[in-house]
Amino acid sequence: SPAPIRRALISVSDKQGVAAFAKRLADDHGVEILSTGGTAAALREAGVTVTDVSAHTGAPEIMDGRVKTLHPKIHGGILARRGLDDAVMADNDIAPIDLVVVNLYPFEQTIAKPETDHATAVETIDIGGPAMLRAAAKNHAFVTLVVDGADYQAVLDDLAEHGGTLEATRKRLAAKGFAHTAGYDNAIANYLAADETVEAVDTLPARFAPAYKKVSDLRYGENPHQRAAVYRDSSAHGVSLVDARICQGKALSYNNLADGDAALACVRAFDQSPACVIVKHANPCGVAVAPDLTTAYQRAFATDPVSSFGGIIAFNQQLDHETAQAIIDNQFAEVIIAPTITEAALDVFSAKKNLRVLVTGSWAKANEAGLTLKPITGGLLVQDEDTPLLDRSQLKVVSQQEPDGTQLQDLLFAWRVAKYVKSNAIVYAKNGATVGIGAGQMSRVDSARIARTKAADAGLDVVGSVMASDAFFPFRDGIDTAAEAGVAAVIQPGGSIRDDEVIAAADEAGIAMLFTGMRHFRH
Ligand code: 93A
Repeated sequence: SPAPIRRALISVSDKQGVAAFAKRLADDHGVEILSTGGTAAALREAGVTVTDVSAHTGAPEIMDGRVKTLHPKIHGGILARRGLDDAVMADNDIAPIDLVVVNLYPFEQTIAKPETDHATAVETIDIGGPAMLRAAAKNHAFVTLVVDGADYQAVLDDLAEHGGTLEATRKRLAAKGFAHTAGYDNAIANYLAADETVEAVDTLPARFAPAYKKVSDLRYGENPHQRAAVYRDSSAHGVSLVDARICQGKALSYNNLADGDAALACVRAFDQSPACVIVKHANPCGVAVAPDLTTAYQRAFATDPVSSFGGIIAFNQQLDHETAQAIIDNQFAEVIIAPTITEAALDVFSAKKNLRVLVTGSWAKANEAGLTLKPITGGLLVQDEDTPLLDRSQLKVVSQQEPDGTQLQDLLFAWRVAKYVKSNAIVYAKNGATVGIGAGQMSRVDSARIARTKAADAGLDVVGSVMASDAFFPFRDGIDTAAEAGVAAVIQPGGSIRDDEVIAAADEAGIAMLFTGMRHFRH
């Protein structure tokens, strides 16, 4: 039955969103708020009525905050078994704490700063936070724990709908809590161990150890003679294959993870309609959006049935059994990826024991933009991730011909896909599905020819389709190739010194052409 929340203890280092959350708890649900120094100050500033933990316990925060919540009135209040321990609580003047909202001293962010010395790192090891977190998670039969601001809303929703939190919510949040402290302690252990001089027999040089934690060894790398392992980036949050749940199937290989990552990134670019992306060798070989997932899959597959064999298939919505059935009736696949999956779909897949099925959890929230790292001999290239989306106001029609509404939709679709295709990337698309993809060629016109040939091989009609190019056309030949194939509209960044010639080629063929002003090389 729902667990009521009368009293909450809020102690957070990352204070984003916490004031609004606390306000709703207090104003809408009459929750009494206890809080530690910095958090209490932030909440008061936002107009929330707060009781200081020190006032509640009668013990001051001491030792520069090393001891602030480590007190029987706090831990008793969290750990008490409601009913069973009521008399003990009364004897010791302990009031129940039903909700613990905590996030920890930012250890990993602190050690990531080059100026952080050992003493500062050690001071950033949170003791009281994990203690409360573990206590709340252990007592999830009665107590709710929140370690991630992304879960504030779920707690408010439960309170609004049920007057308390549901057992399923508490259990999920408890598991998340223990996973969180496990990662936290691991980071500390790695940090302290990194000072040791013995180099562990490991595939990752010890100097990377503070930033990356090994998840598992892989059977081999890109090829069987290469050793390999997968590591988790300690500072990364959000949806990833590294943290995905493996529902069934053979162990993941190095190439599964690399290609799966490409599939996940591409399918996540589509958030409106059901979408499917099929990847082979890190390139999409078919992408489609449709009113339902099964159709999206079938149309993605139709782009290139030959390449799709043994591919990685990713979806942007809960995978249902009709789609699962459509896949196994149709093709051999290596990996299936989806945010969530129905029991019935899992049942369908269980007939294919080797097929790996990965569930990442919902990805309503975009991942934090990060950096991409690419080793080169003797060094490392670092850059911002290519996250910016097309700004519609930057779109410019440069041809005489205007695209019609359907073409415009297809142009935007093809443009999204092109970003995830290795350069030089050319994508032909029609009615929300790719019809031909040319990837990874050293000349753009070759990619354009390949896309056209692949469409013909698949028996797809290019006439009336649109074409996207990840970078500008240096010469008019790419447009001429498209015109011969019957392409009706083109989207590309523009910016070549021969843009005039390229636009003229489009005008001669009656092709509509849009400039995006943004390039999406992917090497
Ligand atoms: O130094 S601690 O390990 N000792 C404690 O007793 C304690 N209680 C909560 N750190 C402790 N915390 C941490 O303080 C929380 O985990 C949270 O990250 C932070 C919030 O402090 P403030 O409210 O003063 O900003």
